Amino acid sequence: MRALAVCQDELVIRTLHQVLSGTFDIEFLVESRPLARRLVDDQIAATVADPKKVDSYLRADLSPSTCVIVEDNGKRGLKRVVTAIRDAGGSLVYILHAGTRVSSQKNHDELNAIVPELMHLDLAELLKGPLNAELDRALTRARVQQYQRYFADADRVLILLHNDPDPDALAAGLALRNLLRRTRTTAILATMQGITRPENLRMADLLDIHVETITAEEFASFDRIATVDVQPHYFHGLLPRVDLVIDHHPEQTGYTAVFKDIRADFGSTCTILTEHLRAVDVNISERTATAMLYAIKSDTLFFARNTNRSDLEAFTFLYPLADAALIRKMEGAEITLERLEHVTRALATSRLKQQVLSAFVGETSREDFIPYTADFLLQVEGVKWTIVSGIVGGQMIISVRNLGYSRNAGEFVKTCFGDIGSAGGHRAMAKAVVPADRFRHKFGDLSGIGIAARIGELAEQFLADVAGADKKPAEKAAAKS
Ligand SMILES: [Mn+2]
Repeated sequence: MRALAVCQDELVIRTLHQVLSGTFDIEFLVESRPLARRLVDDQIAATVADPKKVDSYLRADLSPSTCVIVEDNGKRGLKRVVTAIRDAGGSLVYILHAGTRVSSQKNHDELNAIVPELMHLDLAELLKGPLNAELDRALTRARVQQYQRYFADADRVLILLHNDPDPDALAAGLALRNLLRRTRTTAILATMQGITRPENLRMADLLDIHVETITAEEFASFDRIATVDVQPHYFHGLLPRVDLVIDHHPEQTGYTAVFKDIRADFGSTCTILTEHLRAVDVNISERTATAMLYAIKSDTLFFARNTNRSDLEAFTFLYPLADAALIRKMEGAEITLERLEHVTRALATSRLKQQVLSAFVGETSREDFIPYTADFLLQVEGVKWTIVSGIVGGQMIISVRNLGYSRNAGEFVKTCFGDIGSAGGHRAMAKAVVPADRFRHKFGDLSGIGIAARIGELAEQFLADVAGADKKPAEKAAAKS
């Protein structure tokens, strides 16, 4: 492919040559003879000609398939240059705005009147993305190096995960251990309640992730403590001290940590940690990359909820480093006959109205069947909210999931069940645990279908109420905070 660049600025010329010479057969048209000589001396193809004359382009053998880049450095005469290019048969014309003056829409229109397909490139815009990303990385690097130094001289480090750790917690633990350049004996991954969900057990098994179950008494035996995918308030004051917190849940108050990086707009803790790893150029093993990729995929439901650009970038970065076949193997474990049976039971009671699906699975042996069913049913076309309830050991468990730009699931469970049990969560995932007798006391002794219907109505009311409140600016502001 041929490209002809009409440029007078040596920096722009040398930059374009470096960037494009691999892909294009690029040649420069310059006005200054000494400049042309310098370029030719450095093996850059350049000819001296008047860019306002048709003849210059005819001699350069311009064809309709030649890319012509014209530098706009703010000087006059651009219209005549573009006209000459058109008259010589050029049509793939790019204007590269490199001057300090911002080019006006009027200038754009005038040039497009001469060559309709003409495109505009802004040098500042082209630089902006990569440059901002690089400077942003420098800030992250400074932050990571600080906590790395702070942890460097510790004998025993505790990386604490939430109860029943999920893929994001497990992978974040591995990633942080990697960042601290430690092994499983000098940085222990631990939780107060071990893994129960089968696919998480399978992940820990396939990736050989060892998580210890520890008690509050043991906290004091560590020199440094970090929490990942969870914040210290979760442990109800049991932690004596916290040195580092990395999390993507909404920021909580009531604790102090020496270092923290909390980004509630990120889809997973592993996205934050990918940025940390990239910032300090730490080698990422295939095992860690696989765990992190799986974590991002599962925490964002493969980018269906709470996702931002950084999640996609982290995914793109980790993908070539990870073992995709192993991820398929971990995911393949998700559907079991037992789980399908719970989905079937849910369908038998389900109520679907206004894109809200409510269902009751009845008595069940394991709590994880309930959120699994809620996640599963969220895949159904036309469903934006799922609320699945069931009874485990006398407790009514209510799992809520939603997609996209919905109202807050955490608010919903707090509003409807906060008075009779524990309820909480965030925008897209929430859970309530209510003693079954208290549920009956508040809502009546209902059948399975009755329970699903009653909870479905509550959700519909909640969604209608919040939609109404949104119209009043004062309440909207209050809801945001
Ligand atoms: Mn997470």
